Amino acid sequence: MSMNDSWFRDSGPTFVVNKSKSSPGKTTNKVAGIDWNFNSWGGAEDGCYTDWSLDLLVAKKIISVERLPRFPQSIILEGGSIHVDGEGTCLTTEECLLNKNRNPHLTKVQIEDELKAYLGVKKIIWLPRGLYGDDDTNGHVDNMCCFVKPGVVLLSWTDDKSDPHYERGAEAFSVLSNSTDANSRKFEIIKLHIPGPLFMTQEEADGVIQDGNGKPRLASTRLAASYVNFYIANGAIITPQFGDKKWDDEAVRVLSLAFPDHEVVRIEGAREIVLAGGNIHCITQQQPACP
Ligand code: KQY
Repeated sequence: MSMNDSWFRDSGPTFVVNKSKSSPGKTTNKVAGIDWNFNSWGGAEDGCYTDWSLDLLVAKKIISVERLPRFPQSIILEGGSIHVDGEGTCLTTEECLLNKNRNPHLTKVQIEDELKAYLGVKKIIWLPRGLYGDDDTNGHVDNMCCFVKPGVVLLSWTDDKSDPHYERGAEAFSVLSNSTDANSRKFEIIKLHIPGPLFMTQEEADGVIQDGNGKPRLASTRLAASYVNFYIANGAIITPQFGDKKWDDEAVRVLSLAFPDHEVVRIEGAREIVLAGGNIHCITQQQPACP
């Protein structure tokens, strides 16, 4: 399948499940795919590249290959900008979903209504901002915060007050501490420390083919590196590793405690992926099983 870029989380479908009782004591899963609108994370002026015509076809193609019902959506939304707990709560960031480069004609309440209608959620928790340096996506939540299970979240954190991410982590912590989820639970917040600041080298910037269609990749840019950008597979947590031994190991420790029934698998060399602005979660998409 042709596409403009590899970030399937964002250009691919978001699968949703309707669990209905088919007969006494038996539940049937009906799976469908939401086909969101997409504008390369901000449109021709502010986005990552100027031609996203192939990306726009990705979700439709996958949904049709899978022979699933397709729910087309006109709002601009990438899968990496939302996380749900499966019990009615959605996590997102104001920095991204309320950004004028996505849906300037919609109010916060109108966006909430679309999320409720399409994702089947009842409550949206708005974190003000995403990870420091996540400029490609305007602060996707999938680099900032995610669910371990309903009521328990992992938050991208730093203890270093001189790091510009500190303020972002602290404000998200405060919002989460003062919120309850769709089922009135208080959140347990697990801090997942980010790696020490990583910057694009000149060699790395020179290694990117820069043809004028994409946002320039500049040496010395802070990389949007976060261990929250992992993928939950059946039985495994696939987690990025950035070559920072202290924080790589700490992330594996925290994730192993958070997901005791999963094996935590390290993807060494995730630095190579983050050079393009995302990580493991951004290039993957889970699909629920159909009966
Ligand atoms: O965060 C994601 N879900 C995707 C990252 C995309 C970066 C585009 N350059």
